[in-house]
Amino acid sequence: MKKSLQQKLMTYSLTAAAVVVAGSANAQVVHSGAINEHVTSQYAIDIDDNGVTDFYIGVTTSSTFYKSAYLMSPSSSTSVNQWLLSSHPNPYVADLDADVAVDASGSFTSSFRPWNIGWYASSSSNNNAFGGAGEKFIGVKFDIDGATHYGWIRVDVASDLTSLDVIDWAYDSYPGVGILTGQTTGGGPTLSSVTFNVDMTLAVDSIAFDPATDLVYVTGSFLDPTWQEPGTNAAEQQLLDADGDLIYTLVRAGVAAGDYEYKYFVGSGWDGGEWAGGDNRALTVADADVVLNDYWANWMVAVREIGADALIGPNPTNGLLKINLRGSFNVQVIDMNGKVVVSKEMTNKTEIDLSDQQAGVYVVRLSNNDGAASYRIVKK
Ligand SMILES: [Ca+2]
Ligand SMILES: [Ca+2]
Repeated sequence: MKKSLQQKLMTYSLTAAAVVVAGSANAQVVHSGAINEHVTSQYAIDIDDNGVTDFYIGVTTSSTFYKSAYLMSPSSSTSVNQWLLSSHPNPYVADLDADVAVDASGSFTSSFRPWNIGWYASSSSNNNAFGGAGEKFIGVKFDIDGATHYGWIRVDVASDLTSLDVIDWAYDSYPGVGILTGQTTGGGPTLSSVTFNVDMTLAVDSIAFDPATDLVYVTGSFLDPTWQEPGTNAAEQQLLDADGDLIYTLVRAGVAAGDYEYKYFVGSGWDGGEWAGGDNRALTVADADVVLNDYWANWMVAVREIGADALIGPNPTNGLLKINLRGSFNVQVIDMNGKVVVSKEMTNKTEIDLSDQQAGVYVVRLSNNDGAASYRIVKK
């Protein structure tokens, strides 16, 4: 079943809004400052200082089997308070050096029961990496308001496991962003670049766009301040077409994760927008660079089913429907009763006059030897 134009439009919208990253663009690494707590039993660690204990760390010699230094989640229901594990032998909490990445790629596990950072009572699984090793880091992840945060805790465990010192800790207050062990500043959201590409090919006809004289701008909520008037900040708004293919490009660097809106304009001021009103384009930035391949105004792109990209529009149309498509195709326009009102062969581009047809929904069917694809358009 071929996707309708409406579905294509919906797919675009869903893609653009699919990923939502919570948090503030100003968030960053938060350091505990010097703690230097000498622990001979158990100590509660509240990494984000919100009054809720995130981990317990301690030593115990009360059991011959369980003579150990340990790290523990505060409750069995807290499944997100986890720590990086080493692989041997059980495994144990890894004794990390400085500058090790603590992030989503780490091998974390959690347990309500104490997880050893060192014990020596059992000869068959003797592991005491922390004991007597000096200052080492534990990589942790924990929960703030339902979102995962990464951090580290620096400890110095006595070689005989009768005491340990908690030196300090830190975490990134931006959810999902990793941290390096020992990192106490910086951090925060990953910044990405957004490449705006807008194809002005059909604007030459539809709005008499003149590449020799007309300037193309984009503005939106991705700017700071947001929605600067087109043309007032050319360095951050103007798209250029260096290679003359009518695809205008602007690369915007340093965009924080989040949801944004934007719109293209021809010429300075608010009058040259793709369409009137505040029905803006949507853009979502997560943790990767974004390349937008847009077409001016309400021209629709499609036809991957038949091995090419087409421009069909405008949609809705007042009568003159234009199709730009590389290659040779048969194009049919079919009304809601299934009647073929237009059938013609086209190569590269064509115009179809629907001004004598009744208002309503029509199907534009493009076909060649590779297959066929249908798109729904509205005649006003
Ligand atoms: Ca806490
Ligand atoms: Ca270009």
